[in-house]
Amino acid sequence: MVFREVKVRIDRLELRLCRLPLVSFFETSFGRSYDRTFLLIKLTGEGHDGWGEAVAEANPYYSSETTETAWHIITEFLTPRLAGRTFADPREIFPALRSVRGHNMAKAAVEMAAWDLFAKAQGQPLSRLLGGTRERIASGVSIGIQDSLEQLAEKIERERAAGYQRIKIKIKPGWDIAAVDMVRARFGKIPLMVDANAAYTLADAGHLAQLDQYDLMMIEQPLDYDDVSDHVELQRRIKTPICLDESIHTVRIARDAIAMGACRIINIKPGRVGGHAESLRLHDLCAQHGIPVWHGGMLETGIGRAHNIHLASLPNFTLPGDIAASKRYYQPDLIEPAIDVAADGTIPVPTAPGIGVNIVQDRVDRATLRHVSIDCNTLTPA
Ligand code: OSB
Ligand code: MG
Repeated sequence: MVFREVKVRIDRLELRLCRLPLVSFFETSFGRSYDRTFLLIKLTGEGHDGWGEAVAEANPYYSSETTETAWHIITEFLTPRLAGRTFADPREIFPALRSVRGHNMAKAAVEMAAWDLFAKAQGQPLSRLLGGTRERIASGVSIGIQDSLEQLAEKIERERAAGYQRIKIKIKPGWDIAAVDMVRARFGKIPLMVDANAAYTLADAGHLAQLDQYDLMMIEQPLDYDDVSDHVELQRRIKTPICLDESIHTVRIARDAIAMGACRIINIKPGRVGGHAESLRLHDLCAQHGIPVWHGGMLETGIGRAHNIHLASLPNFTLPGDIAASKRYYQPDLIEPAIDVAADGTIPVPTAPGIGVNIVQDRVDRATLRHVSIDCNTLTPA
């Protein structure tokens, strides 16, 4: 909970549509990207700025949200619900947006910016407000689909040398068993998992059962993006633990998925569930049920990445997350110094107030395609 009595009234919301080139292309079962389009939010109030990043992508392939839907929802529907109100705790933000259905990535961007603002107003690192208990988090990497197995082997070699604690490879029909087989043959019993991004159906259960021989930590989101019940059936037919990503967009669905046996592990992405407060509820629910969690990634810039590091400092984040060094994604990143991983595959949790990173305004400006600044004090509250 909040330590010092701090109330926050938001005076201004600035929203930016941004794009940055990716250091290397990233390919999942739904396609290849060479750049990343995202939104940045800055909330100003009580003499402080709070920053957030909307993890929606330019296209609706990972989720139904896009940067343009998030822009629309934030400017037309979320900002009026914050205007003129005083908040005593950042946990009040998500409920204040309740009348807007879905659009968790849009909500999360605003909500997380508010957490940064609250933490700065209290002079505390965000991890402390969230209840984090670790000084360093365990870092893993997510390696996209490559043009050849040889190229995949080279990437794994490089990431292993950088110290990452586990390797995740993206799979899809036609790039799955042979890729895993190659990794085990070349790299032995390294901590390894796969992410299908919803590329299979229950009819592939027999095929996916071939993965059982490779002792994978888990298979992430094998079936459809909103499915729970087919995952229950698949988990009965395969030994590899299922981890859900896309399907878990509310705490309630997580509760049902756990009760039904659809997964043994859950990946938490605050963007997917509506922000930090919902992530904390999800984290606690999983802890109560003995479900380990790890922090997912959405190719965030240093701003979203810093938020993720603070959240991943909570106790039930017991598996390495998809939170890697800035230089794998953006060069330069929007923050200085960039986020880096130590030789032991860990990242320190920033200790300065809020998200605790320095945002380089000039780089933010250069990445910006469109900008709007909304004065919350002249806006008609919703
Ligand atoms: O499914 O976890 C995913 C990136 C974009 C969209 C979905 C996913 C991912 C990743 C990358 O796996 C994780 C990262 O390194 O940020
Ligand atoms: Mg995933």
